Amino acid sequence: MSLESRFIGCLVGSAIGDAIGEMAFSFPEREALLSALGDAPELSYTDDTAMALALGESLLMVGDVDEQHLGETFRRHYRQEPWRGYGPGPPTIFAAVEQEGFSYREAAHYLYGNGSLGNGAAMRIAPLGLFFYRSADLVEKARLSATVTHVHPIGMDGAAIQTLAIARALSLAPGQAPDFPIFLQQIMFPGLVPELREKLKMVEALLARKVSAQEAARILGRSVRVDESLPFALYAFLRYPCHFEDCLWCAILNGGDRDTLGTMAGAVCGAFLGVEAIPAYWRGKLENRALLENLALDLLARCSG
Ligand code: 8NA
Ligand code: MG
Ligand code: MG
Ligand code: MG
Repeated sequence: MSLESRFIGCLVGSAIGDAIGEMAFSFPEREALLSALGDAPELSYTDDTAMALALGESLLMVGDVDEQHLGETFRRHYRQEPWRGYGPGPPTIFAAVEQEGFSYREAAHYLYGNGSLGNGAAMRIAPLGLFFYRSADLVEKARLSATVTHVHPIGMDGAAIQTLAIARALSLAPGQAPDFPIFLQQIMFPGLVPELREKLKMVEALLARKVSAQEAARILGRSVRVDESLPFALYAFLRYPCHFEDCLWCAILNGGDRDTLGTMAGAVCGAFLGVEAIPAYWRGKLENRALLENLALDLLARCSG
């Protein structure tokens, strides 16, 4: 399978996971969701993908993570499309930058007392995982990109784990289910916060014990906190690595922050399987598909490391 297919699969898989995950709030049962998907004229994405597009745009313009440029790009996209379903944090930061003259990082520190540990920095990270997939500085780049909105160590490390998961998925042998203990070991890094390290160990134990997905979701969490959502998204991928739809159903049909669980699982699964593994009738309905595909190809053409 080509790297082109995997880069496109990552961004398209992520956006489709976002859009279908968002629909699952209204249609939480699989049959009703399938029926609604058949009727829907378009699959519309939310803030997860809007912020990913902004991150990709900034990386291509600067060639690196530049806090100020990235913050400005996020803020401009938000002002153009404030209705995408943003969490409360980013708009609060944008207002503080505009009204108080803070830097993005400064404004991000004031959120929730000690910075956000929401899943917002991880949900948008796919373009960075692609752009730096061969870089030795992957963790550092991901954490730096997070600081514009998420300075809590858990929020930053969640973004770094998802970046490593995408980079690792790109390099797995195609068509062969990854060895999950090895995969999980490879997405941990020195200094990783204990909250996320423990959760990744729990993912391994739950996969080994073959508990139900519902039970795994309950134990791992599925909230807007990154340590209570990213582990279950990775569980969904590792449980159904070779089947995009089953991976997505697992991620979004067990409650919680469905759009973002779909985004994070879809990015990793799409990077592993390539775009052809994503149902064509979903791809055909995806909002701004050409924009996402072109971004993926531009990131591949310019990726560093
Ligand atoms: P965020 O930074 O505002 O964080 C999201 C939420 O996490 C906050 O509203 C807080 O409740 C909680 N939180 C974050 N940091 C802390 C902390 N240090 N202490 C206590 N609570 C904290 O936004 P974000 O960009 O991280 O958010 C991403 C999520 O919001 C995604 O799911 C995205 O789709 C969006 N969103 C979610 C929902 C939902 O699931 N109900 C609805 C609309 C939008
Ligand atoms: Mg969203
Ligand atoms: Mg957000
Ligand atoms: Mg969400």
